[in-house]
Amino acid sequence: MVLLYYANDRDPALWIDALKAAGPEIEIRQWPDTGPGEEIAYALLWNPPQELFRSLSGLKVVFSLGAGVDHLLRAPGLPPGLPLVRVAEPDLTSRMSEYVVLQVLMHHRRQRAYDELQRHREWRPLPQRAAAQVRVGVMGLGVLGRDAAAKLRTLGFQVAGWSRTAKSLEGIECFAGDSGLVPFLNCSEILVCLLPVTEHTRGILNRSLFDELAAGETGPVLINAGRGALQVEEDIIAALETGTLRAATLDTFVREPLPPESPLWSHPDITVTPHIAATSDPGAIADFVIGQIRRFESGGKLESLVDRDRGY
Ligand code: NDP
Ligand code: OXD
Repeated sequence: MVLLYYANDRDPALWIDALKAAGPEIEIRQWPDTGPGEEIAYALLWNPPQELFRSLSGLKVVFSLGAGVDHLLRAPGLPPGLPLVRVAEPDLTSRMSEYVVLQVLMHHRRQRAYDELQRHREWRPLPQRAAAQVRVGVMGLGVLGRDAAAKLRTLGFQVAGWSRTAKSLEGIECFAGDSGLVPFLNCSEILVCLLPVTEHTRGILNRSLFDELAAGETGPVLINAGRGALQVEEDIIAALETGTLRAATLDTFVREPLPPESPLWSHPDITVTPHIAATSDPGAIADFVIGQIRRFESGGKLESLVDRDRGY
């Protein structure tokens, strides 16, 4: 049984070692050293090159190395009908929730303003609302959005969520579909985006959406850790200039790595992080993937299958 590994942006040695440790019975090969292509039954991939699928005639399952699968769905040559599995496991979920909670609290507790005051050696307490007075909206109530929403709720925030299909989640006001979007935005002061990018969500974080956000006392905040293609970056900058947005935290960008000349880097109201909201841990992901392969080989069902028509 052979698993092919490829990722364009990380140290392969760590991943190959983790995969070997998790599945000693599985032979791990690394693109482009595939050996005879028909021997490869499984592939674990991130941003695969165009020619990768050409010689892999024996593929049974493709695994995304992350939770998002836009990098695979746009890959030329991805065989139609082949099962596609994405990562959904507790380590990645906890890491994302840590990031969301950190960023929400940073904006809520005005940490950027205190950093600035410290730079000027200025001792000046700022007005501070209680979490219970602040409305946070989470776009995407999937594996990641649900966990982040629940943790924000535990901290006392008023939390709303928006998804494609209707949900009922304890303590979270749930909205769904196109008709639920504006009512959801109208009760979101801090907007956290954990959507996948699909043909329906591309560019959704734009000027007209920002106009619908609740102003609260201090103006709306955007936190996007979903995908860069969800956001219209010029609209974010324009909304910050006009005060339609007070601040933004962006972990994902239209172009990654974010080019040095991008104005997002130096904007005083934007916090930039380099797509690390939920860094994938090789050990945790290897355990997830090898577990799936074992289950599949013994006749069980794959988990976290992607619905290719839906796009996530
Ligand atoms: P899931 O597939 O579990 O959840 C996706 C959620 O988005 C679902 O609630 C779904 O609705 C909702 N959704 C999809 N399309 C629409 C739409 N058109 N309108 C409204 N809601 C919609 O994904 P995860 O939670 O696991 O991950 C979400 C995304 O986070 C990933 O696709 C990836 O892009 C990003 N990500 C970013 C990382 C980072 O480090 N920055 C790390 C990991 C993931 P429904 O429930 O009705 O299906
Ligand atoms: C992603 C991930 O999908 O890192 O961005 O899991």
